[in-house]
Amino acid sequence: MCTASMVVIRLDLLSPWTEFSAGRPTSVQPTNPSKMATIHKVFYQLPGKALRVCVTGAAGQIAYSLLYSVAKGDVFGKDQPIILTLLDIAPMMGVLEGVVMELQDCALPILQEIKATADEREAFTDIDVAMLVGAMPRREGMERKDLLKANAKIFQSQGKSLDQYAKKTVKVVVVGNPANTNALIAMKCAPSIPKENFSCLTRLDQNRAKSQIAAKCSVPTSGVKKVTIWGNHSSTQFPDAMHAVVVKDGKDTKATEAVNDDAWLKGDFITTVQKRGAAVIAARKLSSAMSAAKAICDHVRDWVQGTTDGDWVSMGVISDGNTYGVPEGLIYSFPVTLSGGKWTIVDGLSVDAFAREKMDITAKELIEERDAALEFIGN
Ligand code: NAX
Repeated sequence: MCTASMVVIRLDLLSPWTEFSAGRPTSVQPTNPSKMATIHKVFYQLPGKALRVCVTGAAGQIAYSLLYSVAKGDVFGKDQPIILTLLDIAPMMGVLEGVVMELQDCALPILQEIKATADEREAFTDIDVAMLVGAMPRREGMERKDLLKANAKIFQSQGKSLDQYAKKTVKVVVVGNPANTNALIAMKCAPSIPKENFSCLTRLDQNRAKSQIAAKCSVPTSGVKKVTIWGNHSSTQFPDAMHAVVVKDGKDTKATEAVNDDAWLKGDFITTVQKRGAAVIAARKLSSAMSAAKAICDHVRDWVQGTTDGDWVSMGVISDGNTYGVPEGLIYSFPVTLSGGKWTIVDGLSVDAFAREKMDITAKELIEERDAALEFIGN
């Protein structure tokens, strides 16, 4: 059990890499678990086998929305008991203790147990699902390569720990940026876990794209299907509505016809989605959190429960080099359908010259990121 004294942030434990942002210490280094205690709360033993779900960056702002949704049954079902393991860096254990208290105070009937820790082994042992949200954020004046390097090290460490301690069936979604490349590093460092079990989040981009089209056509978002995000979760991503469908007056209509504004679909629509994250930061002075948490829930729920017939979703998955001319070995966002816990890339969609160019630009960026990150981890 935790005592109030454990809440104190030990300044002497902060690593030289530690920086402060909006009052939050953030480290690029794997934490030093031996110095921090694990907060462990067992509420009650529920009937049925509990799923062990790990969320990293658990003291951060995305996790603050995400944990509630997961623990109340939005992802795995209202009757599925959940054990949450929460990982953050040692200086955040005090904040994390507050998050644990709040989860407890939500009185959620399916939340069986919580373990909050700065130790990857404790966090990853026997887990079924890993939501890797924590990462080193980009700071003003920070070089892109420094960010890549810092995160390559984090995801190298977490990949190795997943390899060692998680179930071999674990499903991993990487959210922390650069999400695609971080997922690739974790995957490479976990050779005993199937490559197909690693993914990165581009569902937020898809949800943003869907909402833009819904608003343009004055339909609910449930009336927009088959929107695709290709490539990197970055400003080079290609939001593509050319194969999308809009349900209007009860009928499936091509989005190109329903929107009836080609210039918008090839212009403002794409740039609005590409720059939406920056627009939220400019307005909120904080990055997307509520919508990111919702997208993570959508991503994992569909992976576990399957996609709806007649629709697909976007997710960053490993390219085998045989689909859409995307180089082998990149974690690239594709349109996928999900069934029985497995994803399948939707193949055979037509790709015109406009789309080809955009798909290649984002692939090129991913190759550069991959090569730099692999060099940093000496691979
Ligand atoms: P916050 O800064 O609020 O929280 C991040 C948390 O991660 C902090 O508590 C920090 O201590 C923790 N952390 C840092 N290093 C860690 C490590 N080695 N192990 C465990 N925890 C560690 O950021 P938040 O707004 O929650 O965003 C988290 C990440 O999501 C960022 O990298 C952000 O760029 C990324 N995003 C990705 C999105 C996507 O669609 N793929 C969209 C939303 C978001 O921007």
